[in-house]
Amino acid sequence: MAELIILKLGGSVITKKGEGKAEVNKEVLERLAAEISEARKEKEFPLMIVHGAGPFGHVPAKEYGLHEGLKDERQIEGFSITHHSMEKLNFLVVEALRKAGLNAMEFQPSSIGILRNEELVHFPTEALEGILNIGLIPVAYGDVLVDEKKGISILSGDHLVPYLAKKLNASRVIIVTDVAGIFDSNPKENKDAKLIPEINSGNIDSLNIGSSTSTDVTGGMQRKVRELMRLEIESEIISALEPGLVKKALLGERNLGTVIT
Ligand code: IP8
Repeated sequence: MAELIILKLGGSVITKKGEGKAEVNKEVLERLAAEISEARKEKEFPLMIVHGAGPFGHVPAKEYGLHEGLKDERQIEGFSITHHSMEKLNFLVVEALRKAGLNAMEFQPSSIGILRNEELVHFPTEALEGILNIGLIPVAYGDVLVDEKKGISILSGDHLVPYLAKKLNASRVIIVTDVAGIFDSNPKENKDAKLIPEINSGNIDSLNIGSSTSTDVTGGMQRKVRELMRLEIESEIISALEPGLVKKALLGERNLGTVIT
């Protein structure tokens, strides 16, 4: 789909992940919604949004061991609780986008997707393409899915984004996080950490890309970068915390964070 941009809003950005609370970060979410809305007023382009889970998904998923596959009856309750919690977050994200004047709509991955050993193997996109073609903004998210081998597994938004980017032939992927891009060491712990402007197959193995150490059940930065790199689509990791960057990126500016080629 020509011109399609897939925008991933990290769980750390839209929720109070740092405080471990299943609450949205209203201030950041509303600003991002306004930036997306301003960009869409200046330029028409098909847009799909995928958001992460933060404590809404990772806390119950961990509590019920959902990433370990289906082992006991109690996990069915965990599936229901985790999915329901993600639905609440998805509703709040769509609500913020709608308040900013965007025709966004909730899009539920677990009702159509199937994993096999944590890999997405089935995700029909005909409806999604129709939704995008008429100008709506579908908003999907990391979710709990049926897994052909493990019974159940977690679908990370970071796995869904490259899958959809490839299948829908997106022109660009923009990943919005709570740091300015990928650094040579953890910028939250080391003030001398240097931003890596570009990651490609030539330098990835020599880089020390940290992985998320918090409650995430879906793997951190390493997996994110490697999956993006396998795509032959330009992608960039940028910060949500610097006002204006998301709007600039949506309007086509490059080199705002770390470009992955
Ligand atoms: O935050 C995880 O999605 P992510 C989804 O995009 C759940 O990795 C349910 C934990």
